[in-house]
Amino acid sequence: MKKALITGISGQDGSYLSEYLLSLGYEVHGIVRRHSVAENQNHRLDKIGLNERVYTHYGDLLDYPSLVRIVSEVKPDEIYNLGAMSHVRISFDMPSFTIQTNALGVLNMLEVYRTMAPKAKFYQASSSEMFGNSVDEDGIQRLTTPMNPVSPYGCAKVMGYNLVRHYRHAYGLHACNGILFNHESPRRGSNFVTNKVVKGAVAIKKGLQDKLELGNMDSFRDWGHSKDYVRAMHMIINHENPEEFIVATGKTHSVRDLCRIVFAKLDMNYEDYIVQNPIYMRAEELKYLKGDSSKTQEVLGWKAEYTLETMLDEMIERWEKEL
Ligand code: NAP
Ligand code: F7E
Repeated sequence: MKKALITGISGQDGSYLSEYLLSLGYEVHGIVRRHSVAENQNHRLDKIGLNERVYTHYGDLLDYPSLVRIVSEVKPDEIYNLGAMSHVRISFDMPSFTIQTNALGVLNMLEVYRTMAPKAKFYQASSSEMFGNSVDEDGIQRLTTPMNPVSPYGCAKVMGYNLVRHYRHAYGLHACNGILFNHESPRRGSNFVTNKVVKGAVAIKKGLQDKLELGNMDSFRDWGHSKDYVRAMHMIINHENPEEFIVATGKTHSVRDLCRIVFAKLDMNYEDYIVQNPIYMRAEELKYLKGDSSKTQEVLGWKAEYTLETMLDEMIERWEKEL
């Protein structure tokens, strides 16, 4: 039985990846941070019935001794480094913590991997935010597109990405990067724009709120489903050569389009309900994302099963049940 160790197991991707690896027969271990409200400790994992099916260990990417203890106890075959301060807007408010977790945290994990479990395989959760406002002439980001990050989050992810490549080349480790474009799901944090819009629209439909406050509605994102993207993570780490891969849908929509689609699904016109609030704007905005995942499709045989429409339907269903 293969053993996987996941940092960020309590997050959106960590939860789907755990379920996927369990379905493949893996023993799944994850690192969780201590929460001051004990009842909320493993709230997300409890809610989806995962808590009893995975082994959790207290630790933190910034607490090197905890990583040493966990890696030496678990002896993983595969390490998925998904732990991060993942909210781009909030990374402007907490730049130091973001850089520590998303860059130095990667270094900590890589050092523990190199010294304690060098035969394991290592996956790093890299991000399309690393491209910043670089886009090729045909309006696409690909593996050769220069990285010009425009947020503390993006800067930290570029460092993590480069460290993974450096450790691979310097020490001959099986360490790879998945450059994932935005991916969402009913489990997405409700302060990311897709789930915020879906939750807000359902609440308005049910008469629970009158308005929805958003920031910039003119940026474009390439939105896929987390469930499809965690399958790609497993394919990437298990490819015979550790390399870089992009995971994206190749389709892009503006935040305005997203609002129009979601509100129309609920027979409403978004223009009647959305108000802009500058607190949701960013000091520097990434304006446009549309990724080329042809290598991932051709070399690994990966293909997305969800469309934006089927994903949004699933998210609407979640909030219709919950609100
Ligand atoms: P998420 O839901 O925000 O989950 C982040 C996870 O990281 C949580 O489990 C969190 O734990 C953990 N974490 C935060 N700081 C940590 C620290 N110092 N030490 C250990 N764990 C820590 O994010 P996600 O959407 O699942 O994303 C997973 C990974 O993919 C992240 O690295 C993200 O940056 C990257 N990524 C995401 C996307 C996307 O669109 N979702 C795209 C590209 C890349 P708590 O629950 O305790 O906060
Ligand atoms: O913003 C705009 C906002 O926070 C998307 C993370 O998973 O994907 C994610 O980062 C767009 C931006 O995601 C609101 O300005 C408007 O243009 O959902 P988001 P993100 O910043 O693209 C990348 C690939 C990651 O790696 C990250 O970890 O929507 N927007 N109004 C808003 N965004 C939010 N959050 N809230 C608003 O009210």
